[in-house]
Amino acid sequence: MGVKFDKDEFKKSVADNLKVLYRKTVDEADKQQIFQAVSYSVKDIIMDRWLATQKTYEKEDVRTVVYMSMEFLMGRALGNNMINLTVYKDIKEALDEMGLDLNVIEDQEPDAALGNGGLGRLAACFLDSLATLGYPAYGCGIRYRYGMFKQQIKDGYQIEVPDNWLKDGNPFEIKRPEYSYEVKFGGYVRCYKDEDGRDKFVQEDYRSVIAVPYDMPVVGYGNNVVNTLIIWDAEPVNTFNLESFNKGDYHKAIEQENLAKNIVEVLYPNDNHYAGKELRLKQQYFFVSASIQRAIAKYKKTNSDIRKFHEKYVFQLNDTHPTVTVAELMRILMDEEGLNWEEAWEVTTHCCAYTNHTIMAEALEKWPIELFSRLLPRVYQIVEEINRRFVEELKVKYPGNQDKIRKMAVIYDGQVKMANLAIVAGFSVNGVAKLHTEILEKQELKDFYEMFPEKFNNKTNGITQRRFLLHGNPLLADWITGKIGDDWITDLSHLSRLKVYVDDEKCQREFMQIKYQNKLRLAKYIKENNGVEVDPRSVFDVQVKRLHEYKRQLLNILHVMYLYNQLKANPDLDIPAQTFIFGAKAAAGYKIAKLINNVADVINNDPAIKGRLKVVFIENYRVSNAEIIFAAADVSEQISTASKEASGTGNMKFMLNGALTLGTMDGANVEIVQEVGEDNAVIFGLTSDEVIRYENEGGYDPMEIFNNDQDVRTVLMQLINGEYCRENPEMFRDIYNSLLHNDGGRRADTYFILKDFRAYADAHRKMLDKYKDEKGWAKSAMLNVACAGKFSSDRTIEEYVRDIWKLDKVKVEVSD
Ligand code: DL6
Repeated sequence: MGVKFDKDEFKKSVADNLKVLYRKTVDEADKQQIFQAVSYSVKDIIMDRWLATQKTYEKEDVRTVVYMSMEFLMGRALGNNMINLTVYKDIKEALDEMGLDLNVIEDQEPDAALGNGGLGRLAACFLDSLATLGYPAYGCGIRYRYGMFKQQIKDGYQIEVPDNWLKDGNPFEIKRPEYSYEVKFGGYVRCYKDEDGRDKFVQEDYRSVIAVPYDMPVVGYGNNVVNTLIIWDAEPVNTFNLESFNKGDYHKAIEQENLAKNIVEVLYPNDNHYAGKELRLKQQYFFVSASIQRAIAKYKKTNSDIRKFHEKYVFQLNDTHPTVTVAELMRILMDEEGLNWEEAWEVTTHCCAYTNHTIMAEALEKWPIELFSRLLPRVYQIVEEINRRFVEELKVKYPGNQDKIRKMAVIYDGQVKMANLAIVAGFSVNGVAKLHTEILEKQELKDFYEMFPEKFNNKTNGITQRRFLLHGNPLLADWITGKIGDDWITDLSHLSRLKVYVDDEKCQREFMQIKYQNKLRLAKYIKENNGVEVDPRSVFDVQVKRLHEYKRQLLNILHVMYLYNQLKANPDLDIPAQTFIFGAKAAAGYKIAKLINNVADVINNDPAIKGRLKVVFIENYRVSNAEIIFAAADVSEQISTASKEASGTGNMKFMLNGALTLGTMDGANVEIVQEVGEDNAVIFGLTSDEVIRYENEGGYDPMEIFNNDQDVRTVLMQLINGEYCRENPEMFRDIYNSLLHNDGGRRADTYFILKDFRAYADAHRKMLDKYKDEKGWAKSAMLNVACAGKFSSDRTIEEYVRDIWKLDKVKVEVSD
C-alpha cells in the first residue's frame, strides 16, 4: 500500500511551493525556505491519506483511544513522515536531481521538543505504532510556544536558551479554529434547582480562555493511515474584552488575555520531578477540558446515548498529569449532559486508564486543596464527592483502619492526591516494565493492589524501530533488510532471523564496518559541534538521558576520574582507547554537567595519556542528535540505582543499534538481559531488593568505603582539592558532601554510588575484556540487535489494545 511516487510531479511541487510561499526559485531560496517547501510537498502526499483515514473512522464509527499527555517529544517530522510514507529514498533522489541535499534540508527543522525525556518520547513512539498498526487514536497535548529549552555549555555550565520552535512556522500543522472550546477557571459555583427539582451547578464570575486545536499528522508506515496529534493553543476569549473595558473592568479584560498567553507559554522542564506550580495545574486542566469537550462533541455527531460514551472512547492518562480528566469528565457528563452521579461514574470508570511512570517520591503530584479549589471550584466539588464515597467504601472494607484512609484517600492532609484519584476512578493501572510493576504492586501501591488487584497490569515500554533504526541508522537498516528482508520494519520480532549470521565472520566484519561508519559520523558531529577530536577506533561508551541523581551520571564520571588516575599511574595499562560520551539536559542548578565538562577539559588536554581516554559532553542532547548517537555506540550505560528507573527506553534504542548494555538490574534492563542473555551484557551492582532493604532498614555507611578503599578516597579527594577546578577548589564540595554526609533528612550517598563503585569498575573491566575479543564482540553486538524484537512499541501497543483499549484495526483505501 505504498505511495505511488511521481518524481517529476514532486520536483514541480517543491518549486511551486517556493514560488507561492516565498516568490523564489530553487536557486534563490535559502535552506529554511527549501525545508518549508519540501515539507509542504510531503504534506500534500499526507493530506489525501489523512482525509481518507478520518472519513473511514467516521464511517465505521470506530472505538478510539485518546492518549492524554502533557508531553509529546516528537522530534523532527519531515524525515519520519517520508520514511512512513515509504518515499524517503525516492524523495532523496528527486532532491539530488534538483541539486539539493536531503540531510541538509532535514537539519533545518527544529525538533518538536514538547517533552522532557522518556515519558514524552514514549508518547511519540506510541502514536507512531498506533498509526502503523492501524488503530484509531488521537494524541492530545499542548502546543507550548517554547518547548524543552536548548542547552548551551559555557565554561562548563549549562545555559538554558528558550526554544522558539515555531518561529519559522510549523509546516505540518493545521489550525482548526472551528473546533475551539472555552475553558473556565476560578470564580465560584452557584447551585440552584432546575424545573424538575434537580440540583444544577453553574460556575460564575470565572476567567476563561479559548482552546484552539492544531492538528499534526501522525503517519502510519506504508498503510495509508494518518492519525492526529491535537495540540491545544490558548487564545483570549475576545482579543480585547470591550464589554469589560467599557464597564470599567479594564483589569479583567487584560487578565483574560494574559491567562491565555501564559497557559501555553512554556513546557515545565521537570523530568521525574513535580514543581507544584499553579500554572502547571492550569495547563493540565486546560488541555484536559478541551480534549474531553472535543471527544464528546465528536461522539455526539454519530451517537445519541451519552451513557454509552465509554463504548467508543478510552482515555489513557500518561502519568498523573492529565488525571483531572476523571473529574472533568464527571462534570461534563453531569452538568452539561444531564446524567446523575451513578450514570456519570459508570461511564467515567469505564473510560479512564492510568499509566504510572515513576516511583520517585518527588514526582508524585499532590495539589494543595486551597489552590485546587480556587482554580477549579466545580471540579474540586466533584473530587470531594469521589473522595467521600471512596472513604465510605474503605471504612466498610477496613473498619477502624485509619492508616488505610491516610494512605489511600484522594484528599488527605490538605492535599488532592492525583495518583489516588487516577487509581480509584481508572479501570486499569499499569507500570512500564515488569520490575516496575512488581514494585508498584508490592511496595508503592500495595494497598491499592490489595483492594483492586484486577486493575493492575504491566506494559513494558517499547520504541519505534522506524525512527530509531530505519531513519537513524540507514546503513544497518539496509544491511538487515539485505539479510532477512524488510518485514522487521512492521514486525520487529523478525530480527531474530539474524541469529543465524552471528557466527559468520564475513557478516561480523560487515556489521562492525557499519558500526565504524556510524562512529565516523558521530565523530564528525562531535568535531563540528563540540570542537573535540575523538578516535572512531576507540570504544564509544555512551550515557545519554536526562541528568538526574538516580540515573547516576556521577558514578560514571567518578569512574572516569578513577580510570584516568590508573592510566597516569601506569601508562602501559593494556586497555583499549575509550571515549566516554555524555549527553543530557539538567534541571537548573544541578552541577554534574560542570563536573563532567571540567573532567573532560583536564583529561582531553593531557598529552601524557596519548588520547587513550576522551570525555565528551554533547551539547543540547535531543531526539534528532540522539538518532546519530545510538547508531554509533558500543557500550550503553544504564546505571540507575536499582528500583529507581521505571523502565528506560534509551536502553532499548542502544540495544537495537547493536550496543552492549552495561547496567544495573533496573527497569527494562532486566528484560533486555533476559532477551539477549547474560553473556551479551554486563550487569553489576545492588539489586532492587537490596536497595529497598537498605532504604527501609538502614545499614549502609558510605564513610566505611571512603575509609577503606584507597582508589575511591583518591577520587573523592580530587573533588575538593582543585584537581578539576584550579580557580575554585571548593566548586564540587557539595557533591563530595552529598556522598559522605547526611544532610537533614537526606541520607549520605542516597543513590548508593560508592556502594556500587567497585562492582561498576569491575564491570567496565569485563566489558573491555569482551571488546578485546573482536569476534566475540561482533557476535554479542549482533545478538543485541537480533534479540531486540520484544522492545518495539508495536508490541507494547498491541498489549495495550488487547488488555486495556480493546480497539479494532482499520483499513484505509486511497486511490493515488
Ligand atoms: O515510561 C517512560 C519513562 C520511563 O522509561 C522512565 O524510566 C521514567 O523515568 C519516565 N518517567 C517519568 C516520570 N515523570 N513524571 N512524572 O518521566 O518514564
